[in-house]
Amino acid sequence: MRFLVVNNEDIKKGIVTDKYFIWTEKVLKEKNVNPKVVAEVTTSKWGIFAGLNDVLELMKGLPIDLYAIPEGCLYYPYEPVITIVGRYLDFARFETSLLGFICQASSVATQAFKFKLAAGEKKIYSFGTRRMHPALAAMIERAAYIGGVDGVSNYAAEKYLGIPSMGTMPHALIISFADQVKAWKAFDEVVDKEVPRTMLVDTYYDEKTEAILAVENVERINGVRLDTPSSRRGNFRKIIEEVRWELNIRNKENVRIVVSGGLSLEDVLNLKDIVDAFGVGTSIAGAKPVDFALDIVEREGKFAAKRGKRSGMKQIYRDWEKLEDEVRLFNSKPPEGKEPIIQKYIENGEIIRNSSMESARSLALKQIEIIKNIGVEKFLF
Ligand code: PCP
Repeated sequence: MRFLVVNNEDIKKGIVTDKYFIWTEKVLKEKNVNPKVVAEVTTSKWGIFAGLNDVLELMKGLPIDLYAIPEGCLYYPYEPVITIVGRYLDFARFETSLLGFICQASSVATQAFKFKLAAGEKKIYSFGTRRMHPALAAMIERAAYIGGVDGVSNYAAEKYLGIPSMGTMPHALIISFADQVKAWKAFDEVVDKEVPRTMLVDTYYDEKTEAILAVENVERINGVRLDTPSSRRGNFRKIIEEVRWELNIRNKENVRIVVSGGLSLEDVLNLKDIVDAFGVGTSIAGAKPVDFALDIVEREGKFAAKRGKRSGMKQIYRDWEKLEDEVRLFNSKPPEGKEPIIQKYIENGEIIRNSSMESARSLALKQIEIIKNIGVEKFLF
């Protein structure tokens, strides 16, 4: 049995490429043209870089050098996130997969980062792998985790990423018992003690009624989840406020309110004062891919670039307190007080630096703290 997923070997061989690279290879080979080039990857918007782990696997073994900013690093418009130095024919056909690896992972990481910024001290969970092809689940959860989410729901994250997965309960569990109280109690009885008891409270009755039922019937309750469908929401804020009130007057101030279902960045901004945690699906996992492009910027040691792109191999120098960058030619003098952020990852086909998910996440979280000091607004939209 095989799902319709291209396999690792075909990606590695460069079969997963756009046809025009196959023709380009043929033409260049036949005419003996194979210049030494510097090519860089840029886009016109800011974001959080992710997907380098797969790029390193893809480019490993090719006779090229590869430079990049670290995963988890904030990039600004037109800054190179990856630079390749080598003969064009040695890497031409890999452009398609290389871009695919970073366009999608970086978009998920960037959305996760924005949601974390919007949520302030409140939690954001990645609930959205069900919206995307299952073959992408580990990539999505890794990118969301790098971007800063507090938990990921896909169980495969444990096997593929070595991080715990988390979650609450589906409506199907409640309906299987045909009784929410029976379902909550069964969950409490059966599921490992370390798992937070977050009861889904919108299956049959009003959220307030079910939340009261939940705290009155489940002693070890940690939270309630409102996954209220949009057709039933009316004023979601008022519903949540009412639930909070009813919990508080029953001395359940510690019972957290988790909300989920079609949440946007605006929802998080509007509800974060009354909600403890947000389960976000499509808005993170289904983020619109970043439009990274790979362009030649030097040919045989000379500046060369197409219209709209700046020629020359570049370095990015960053002031880490203000998160302000300056881009200069690669070997020019560094500006005072700024550190270079582009590093070499592959030297003549050999990986000389790895990209770890944990350090990428730490870097993203460090930048979130800096942005909280310098002003969140311009990073939200
Ligand atoms: C799912 C889950 C989350 C949703 C998806 C997140 O809902 O309960 O709240 O994804 P979204 O942000 O794209 O909406 P359902 O599919 O309603 O699943 P269930 O009824 O089993 O909770």
